[in-house]
Amino acid sequence: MHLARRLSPVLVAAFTLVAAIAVFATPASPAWAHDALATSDPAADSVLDAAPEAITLTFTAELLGDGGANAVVVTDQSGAQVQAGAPIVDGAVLTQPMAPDAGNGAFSVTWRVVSSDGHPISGEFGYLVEAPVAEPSTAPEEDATATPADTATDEASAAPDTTPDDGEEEGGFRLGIFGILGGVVLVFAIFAFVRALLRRRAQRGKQD
Ligand SMILES: [Cu+2]
Repeated sequence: MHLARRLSPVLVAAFTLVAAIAVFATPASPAWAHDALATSDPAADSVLDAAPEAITLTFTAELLGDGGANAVVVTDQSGAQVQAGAPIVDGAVLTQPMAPDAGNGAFSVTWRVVSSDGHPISGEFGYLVEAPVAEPSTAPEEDATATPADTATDEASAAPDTTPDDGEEEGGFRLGIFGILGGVVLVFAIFAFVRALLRRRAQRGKQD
């Protein structure tokens, strides 16, 4: 009876400690989240100095299906479609070839794919092409610096980190809440554990 009463705070504290550790060990990525677009090339709202040869979309997991299941439509300011042919899917990376003469201006990319859990996901982003226009040779220095960079060759390996990811944001927020809760619980658990130990030692001292 006395032993049980003395032990129970310790047990409660130990259980709370284990629970707190379990909360901390929870993976950051929530299991219920759908796959999402991780990065794109061109990145959303980017300004390019040359028209892209392809649109590359990298998702957080492998895409399902091919052909008609996944679709990308790229339109220019007049609403005309400037993508060329069907997208090519390789694992989590989708590549949409582009018409060669899309020109300058604002472009809109609308995509729809089947994510790894079979759910269709979709999204839209825009980019701007401002390729230098050939002018009469009044300023040769400017022409030299305005040479468009060759950004289209390494699209498959490029990993721009500017695209926001809703899933990651939610995961981070969730981790933050659980981190704070876990921290509070952990502090209480340690406090209860130390107090139980001290009380036990005091009672033992009384018995001696
Ligand atoms: Cu899903």
